[in-house]
Amino acid sequence: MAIILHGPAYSTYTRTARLVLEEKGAAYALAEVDLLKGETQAPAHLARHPFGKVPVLEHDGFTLFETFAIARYLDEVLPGPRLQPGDTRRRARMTQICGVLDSYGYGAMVGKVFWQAAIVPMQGGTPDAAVLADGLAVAGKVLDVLEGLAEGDGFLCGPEISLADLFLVPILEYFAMTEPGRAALGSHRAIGGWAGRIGSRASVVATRPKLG
Ligand SMILES: N[C@@H](CCC(=O)N[C@@H](CS)C(=O)NCC(=O)O)C(=O)O
Repeated sequence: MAIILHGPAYSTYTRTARLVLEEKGAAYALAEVDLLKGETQAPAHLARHPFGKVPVLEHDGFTLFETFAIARYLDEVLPGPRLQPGDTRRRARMTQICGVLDSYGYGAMVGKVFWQAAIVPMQGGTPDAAVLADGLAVAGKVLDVLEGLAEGDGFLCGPEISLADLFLVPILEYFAMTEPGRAALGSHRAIGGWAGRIGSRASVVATRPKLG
């Protein structure tokens, strides 16, 4: 049964879906849709995703967008280790973290901090200090929420890796490429430790985008 994931390797949400596929040991094809070249607005992509975002999953005639839906579907349909805790409360926490990252974390840590502190200077521009400060304020709250969960030597929602970890990895790695992001992580030591541990995991290494 063919699995095609539409999206660019540098997209955080696409990487989360790829992390799920890698953790499951599934074969899949990545069909690059370069959003920086406007390809998400092309009619072919809008037919797959009316909001013009990535990723989109195609699995044996079934098409699905929204990363949390994709991640849960892949976890449930594919063999391999379960990526959603069996315990109801741990699973609720996992869903909460994915929602926090989708609603607040991505926009602040990637859309504002990574964009202003890494991409804007790379393109020869000057970061907008107000946007950066706003992103860092929200990012700090997100990190505070995660900090309590990352204590110990396990994963965010227990002793096994879950979708919450796979949502956080791509966002946190971009955030940590910036100086203010690293400073914020320096004052959230449990999350810093979690990032260090998970950073060498095979799925994380295999999906790490090559930037620049
Ligand atoms: N809620 C969506 C968010 C997807 C999303 O924002 N993807 C970004 C790339 S990481 C995107 O497609 N951006 C293109 C745009 O906003 O035009 C999901 O869970 O899939």
